[in-house]
Amino acid sequence: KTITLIGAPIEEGSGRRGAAMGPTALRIAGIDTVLAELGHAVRDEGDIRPLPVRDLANHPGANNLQAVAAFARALDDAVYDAARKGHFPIILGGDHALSMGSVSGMARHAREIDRPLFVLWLDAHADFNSPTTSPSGNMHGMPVAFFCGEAEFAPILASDRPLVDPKRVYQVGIRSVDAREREEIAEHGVNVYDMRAIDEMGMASIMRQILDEVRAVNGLLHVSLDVDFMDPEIAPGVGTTVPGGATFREAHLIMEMLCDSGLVSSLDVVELNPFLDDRGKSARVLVELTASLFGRRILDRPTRSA
Ligand code: DIR
Ligand code: MN
Ligand code: MN
Ligand code: MN
Repeated sequence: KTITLIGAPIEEGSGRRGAAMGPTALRIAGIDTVLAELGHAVRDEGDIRPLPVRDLANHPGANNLQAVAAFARALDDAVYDAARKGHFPIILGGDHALSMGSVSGMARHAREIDRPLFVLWLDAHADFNSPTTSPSGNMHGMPVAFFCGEAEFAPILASDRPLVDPKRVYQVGIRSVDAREREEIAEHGVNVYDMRAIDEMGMASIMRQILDEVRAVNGLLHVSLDVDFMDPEIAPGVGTTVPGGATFREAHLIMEMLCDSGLVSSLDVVELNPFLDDRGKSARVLVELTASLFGRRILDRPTRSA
């Protein structure tokens, strides 16, 4: 399998500086060499260049809308092109607003090959705000609402963009949800496994449920990994840490089970802020998790998922 690395140094969605250094930190932590050592062909396309946006006005409820749209449009094309060639795109973020582009690109590809697209959203946050509901105006808190089709976002990408059915979105690790987001995710039927669900059910049974549903309809699965999914003790390099996150083993188990499933089509690694990190610790954890997704395991003993 050929893996295409696509850097997306966007930080304008996050309300602070630093995430633009994420792609560089992931490369310095060795994401390319780790994947190559696992036997994969790796192509690093470098960092995408934002496409100029002249048709959009900035919006009072969506900070840096033009800059975010410029990245989203460029990434939509880059991810779509990679997937169409049969490559596995890994997007090196950059803040989570980039998923507006990466998921849109994968949705275009999925529509073309006539397979349903599923999204596994690993995050402390639901990221289901919109310009009118967001308490912060930061667009990294909006990508799920965007690709689930909230009308306010229509002008950002072409209006005939394929959307993701909210019932095919699985949020795991959620523990910080705004009041309006709670209503929206319930209304739209997003599947939420919050931290309590992980505590009660265990990660393995949650992942089995999700993978069974993707497999049953021959879906493609896009994985979006926000650094703050993990507990800040193991991954402090992010602007929005929330205590009580996933452990090192819970995160690896997900990646190992995803690897065994063979269902994953694409991956975002987002919100790494190297300026806030502890000597590269979070960047290294992300590289290790990516390695687990691509076949590294503790013993040569596949985790049974059926
Ligand atoms: C909060 C924080 N829900 C907001 N969001 C995110 O500003 O919309 N932090 N995504 O990472
Ligand atoms: Mn997020
Ligand atoms: Mn988050
Ligand atoms: Mn809605």
